[in-house]
Amino acid sequence: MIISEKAKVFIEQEDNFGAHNYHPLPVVLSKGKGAFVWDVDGKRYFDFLSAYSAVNQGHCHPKIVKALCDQAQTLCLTSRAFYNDCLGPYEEFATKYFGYDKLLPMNSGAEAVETALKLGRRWGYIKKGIPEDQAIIIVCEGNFHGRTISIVSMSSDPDSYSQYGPFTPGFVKIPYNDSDALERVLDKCGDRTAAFIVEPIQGEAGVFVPDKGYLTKCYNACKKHNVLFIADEVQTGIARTGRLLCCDHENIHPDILILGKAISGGVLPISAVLANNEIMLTIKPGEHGSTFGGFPLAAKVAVAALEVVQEEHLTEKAEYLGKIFREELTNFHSPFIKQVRGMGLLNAIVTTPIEGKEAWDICLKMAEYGLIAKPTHKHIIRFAPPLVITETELREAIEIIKRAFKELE
Ligand code: IF1
Repeated sequence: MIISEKAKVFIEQEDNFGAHNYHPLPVVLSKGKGAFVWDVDGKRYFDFLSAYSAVNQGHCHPKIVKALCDQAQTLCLTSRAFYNDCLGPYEEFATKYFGYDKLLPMNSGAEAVETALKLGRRWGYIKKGIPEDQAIIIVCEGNFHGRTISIVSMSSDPDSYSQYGPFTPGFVKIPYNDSDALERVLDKCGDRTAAFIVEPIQGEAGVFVPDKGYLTKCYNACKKHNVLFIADEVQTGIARTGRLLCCDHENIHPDILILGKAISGGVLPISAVLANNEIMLTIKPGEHGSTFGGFPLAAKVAVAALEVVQEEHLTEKAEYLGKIFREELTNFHSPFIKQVRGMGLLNAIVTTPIEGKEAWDICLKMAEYGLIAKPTHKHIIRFAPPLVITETELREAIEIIKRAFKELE
């Protein structure tokens, strides 16, 4: 893949002055609109990562950007030391939108996950009567919930946790997609277990879709042992998998719901934790918070972003277009393709390296042809376009994917 002189300037600048905590594809983007992004040389790409499913509503959605700009010229930040005229309307809108009593606003997904863990423990001590400092939270191997020290303390991926110890105690790992394993742990220590946290589809693990009914069995096991079911829908939520929430595929209503990424349409870092009063009110004034959590810009942007999901029927689109994506690529035969999997427009192709050519090379070839995506765990390529992509655009993108696979044979 040729890198232009213009692009090289930005790549070298990041290399010289930025931390090396990422290894980006050598594409330097400068514009985004809908399902497309453009690089500094004006080349157009289909965006098939959507900033890891944060840009479900499409890049620079006019309604969301307008909400941001209008509020930015009115009142940006008050802190929670005072009330403002944006947060209450957002909290009422979002709690009714998702069906909960209350919302606790945060900024990054990791902060929302940390908040959910604190809520789970708090509820465990105050409402369930677990002895202080003994609460257990059950997590799944292969999870990705963020990058803070407590969150990587739950991780089973050495890239996420190694040399970041000592780790936060109180987490018990079980295999993903194995409800019997959850039952066994709950039979043994359910009385001291506060919560079970799970991604309805494991995104980072490579769009690992659990067996149908897995979530229901886990939910029922949690109910049987008076344990909270926490769903991390930071990546799978907001219409991405063909339902408003991925849990909706099994009609499960999580006790604690974690949202991030697309709740802002990729315009601001906005996250949220939703729960009913019995859980949410275990945190009293002054016991948790954040400077920017739920600030006026976030409140206005989040309402606009959630309205777009409804107005543009993005959930139904993700369901319909996702079926086309998986059908087309399942029926396409390439020696590199081991499996095509996903739900809605959260999909992945599990590849097999051939003669040293692997997922990274396929991504470079797709970029050459005008589509950007990135491998996860070396051999799995995640495909997650903005949900506003049209069927015509999707079919054009699928042809690019097929061409890249063919070219590398
Ligand atoms: C990176 C991964 C995806 C998430 C789930 C919480 C968070 C994430 C299910 C934390 C964040 C991002 C983080 C970003 C890349 C991306 C990612 F590859 F890291 F794992 F999407 F799969 N729960 N995922 O997916 O949200 O604090 O980032 O706002 O760290 O490289 P955040």
